[in-house]
Amino acid sequence: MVISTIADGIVRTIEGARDTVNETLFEPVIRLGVTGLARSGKTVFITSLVANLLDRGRMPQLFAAAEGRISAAYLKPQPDDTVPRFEYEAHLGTLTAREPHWPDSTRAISELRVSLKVQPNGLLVGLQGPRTVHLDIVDYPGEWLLDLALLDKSYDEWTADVLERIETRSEAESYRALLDATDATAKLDEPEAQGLAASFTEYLQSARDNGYYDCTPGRFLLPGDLAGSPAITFAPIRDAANAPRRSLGHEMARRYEAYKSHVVKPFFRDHFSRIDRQVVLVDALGAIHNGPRAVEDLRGAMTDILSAFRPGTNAFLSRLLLGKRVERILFAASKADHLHHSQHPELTAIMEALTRDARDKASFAGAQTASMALAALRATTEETLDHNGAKLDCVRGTLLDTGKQAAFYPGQLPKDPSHLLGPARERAQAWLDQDYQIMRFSPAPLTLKPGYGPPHIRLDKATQFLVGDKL
Ligand SMILES: Nc1nc2c(ncn2[C@@H]2O[C@H](COP(=O)(O)OP(=O)(O)O)[C@@H](O)[C@H]2O)c(=O)[nH]1
Ligand SMILES: [Mg+2]
Repeated sequence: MVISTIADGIVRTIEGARDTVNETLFEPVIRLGVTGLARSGKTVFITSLVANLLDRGRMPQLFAAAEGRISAAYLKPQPDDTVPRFEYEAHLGTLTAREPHWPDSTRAISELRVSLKVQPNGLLVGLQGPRTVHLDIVDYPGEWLLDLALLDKSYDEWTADVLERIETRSEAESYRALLDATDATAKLDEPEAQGLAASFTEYLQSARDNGYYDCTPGRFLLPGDLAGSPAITFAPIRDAANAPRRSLGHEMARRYEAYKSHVVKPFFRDHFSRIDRQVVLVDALGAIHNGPRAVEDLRGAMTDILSAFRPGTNAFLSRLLLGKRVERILFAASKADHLHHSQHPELTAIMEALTRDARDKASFAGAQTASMALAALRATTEETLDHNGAKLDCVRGTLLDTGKQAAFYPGQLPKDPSHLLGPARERAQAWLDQDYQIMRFSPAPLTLKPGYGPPHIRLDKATQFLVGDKL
């Protein structure tokens, strides 16, 4: 334990030193983390951000761009040879095709480097020529951050938590039945272990499909090249603590520890600990549409995800970071083009309320935070319709299911977010006075003028908050 912790620290220090000498002085590097739960909009966000950095006509709120100080932007080979490259060209291709569609969902970490040639401003004008600033964008699943909580739990504690949580969930019915027939002290039988892991994974899958967010261990749903390996072939079973060597329970507990040291810790050490700026995307509208339970669940998941950004909360992470911290965190409600702009303030307020718990517990160790409603790729136009004598602020777009154009009114979000979060906390079955509809729209066909990236809502403002001070 102690040895591995020290080793973690050393790796970071050496790496930090290398960054400092080679790059920071001459060519600053900003590592921007982009995370969020599955389908929160990470891929679309990065694709549109990069396209709008390369062609900056729609970035007036990014001051360096508006002031004409960015003389060039281009893609450069990324610094990390073993991390998959973010498939920018392929994703942009699908979004801007003659018949555009949304990119396939990606399931693991990826990275892309955009380099900007920037003319300094203020005091440095005239003293310095243009500098090159490298922006390394790192896309990783928010589910991986949820795994941080496992580091503080023994196998038996984790098992107790999970079994309590799934006790009443219908999605876990067959897993519970399987458990009843399982004896932790029986001799390890690999097919039995595999059967338990498979059944537990099935539970996680359907729980996630039904709108639960607390679906850890994260790699059970996104195994990548770990599929089939012992580190993810375990499941929570009772009474394993005192199970004898070579028993099922003993081996399950051992694999749980292997998952923590070979999967969870390396992610935090190799990737998370190097992030300077972070955007956390949240599909708040999707959760609201799914009802109070989904909103309450999302709130819980946000609190857990954000605990990774409050280093004091986890001893492993505190030692790893050695005082380094993420300097700015943006909480962004994505897909805001589903809502007429007259309701964006309400959506932003809900976003703030969803993350308030985490903020109240501690400020993020001095990090600057902000909340925003944005759309990385605007798929709708706005329209105000007369409806029984009243004015309705609608959005119009092409429906994904039918391909038909439609104007659409999603419902009125409350001015006071507690009118949503209150019933959610009380686990109400449905919203009382409103139904919130969400249509899925296709991306709109684009004809981009030279110098212009894809249309968005507040992507420029988000970028200014995240990296504007470094440009
Ligand atoms: N209308 C709209 N839909 C979006 C936007 N961003 C994402 N989406 C939708 O959300 C889905 C998931 O987005 P994606 O970027 O793949 O999420 P990821 O799993 O976090 O990478 C997409 O397929 C779109 O349907 C947006 O800016 N506007
Ligand atoms: Mg993705």
